[in-house]
Amino acid sequence: MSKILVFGHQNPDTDAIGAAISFAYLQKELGKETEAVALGTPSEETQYALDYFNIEAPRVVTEAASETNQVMLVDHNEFQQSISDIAEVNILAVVDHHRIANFETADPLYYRAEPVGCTSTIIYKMFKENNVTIPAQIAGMMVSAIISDTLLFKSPTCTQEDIDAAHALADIAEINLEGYGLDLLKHFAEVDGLVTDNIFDDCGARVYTSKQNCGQGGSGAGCSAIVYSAYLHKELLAGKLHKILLVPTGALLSRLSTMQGESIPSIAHAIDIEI
Ligand SMILES: [Mn+2]
Repeated sequence: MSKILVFGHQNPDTDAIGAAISFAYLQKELGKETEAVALGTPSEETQYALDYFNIEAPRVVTEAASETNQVMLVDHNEFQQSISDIAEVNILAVVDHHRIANFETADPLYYRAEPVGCTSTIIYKMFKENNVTIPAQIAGMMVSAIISDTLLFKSPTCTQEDIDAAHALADIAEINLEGYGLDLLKHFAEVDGLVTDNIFDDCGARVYTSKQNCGQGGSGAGCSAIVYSAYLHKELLAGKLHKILLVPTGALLSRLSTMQGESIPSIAHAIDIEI
């Protein structure tokens, strides 16, 4: 029997790659011969996570049928997001948190879809259900995927299950969730060379240290206002800064801030300030 290729969607994000790595590992522990592969090279953010947890990037493939007739999909199901010859191979399993569309198989399969914020949250539950221990490196990739998909729990798709899984995985990976999460998301901003490290900063990271349990992602209520009023404004007046783009996010100073426990989706206004 040929080996089973496990992969996420094209233009892979951290969940597509992290979920492929963790699901391939879980299946191997359950006796299947699997290999995690990817349908593209890792983004800056994913590479940061791979380097941090000392995991090699999965081999990039563009077709499957030439080497196997068995695949497992994670973090996607739609054929147009999948490998080019997906219609020619047997799909043994799908683990996903997206809508189901443009998907059909000739044979029965294992299909697991849950409306949570990240595929790696579902895979975390599967490790537990199967009583398989999660190695620290794998846990590191899984928590990175949850941080990335939920933008450190701020996305409207984030659920309590994602938050609980992330905390448990952070403990296994021995990382500080808030501190590592902010570092990872800085690399998220590097997608397409949009922002480089030394010109982007998070106001919450200026107010809190990574060791404080501040109960929020970092750009929580008031951080942008505090950092602008107490620091950035003075730097501008002193001529140390000439041009900034302030993008207040999260709950800001809304009265709803005290009720923050759910994500508060909103439009973030970018304010261009030049002196
Ligand atoms: Mn995902």
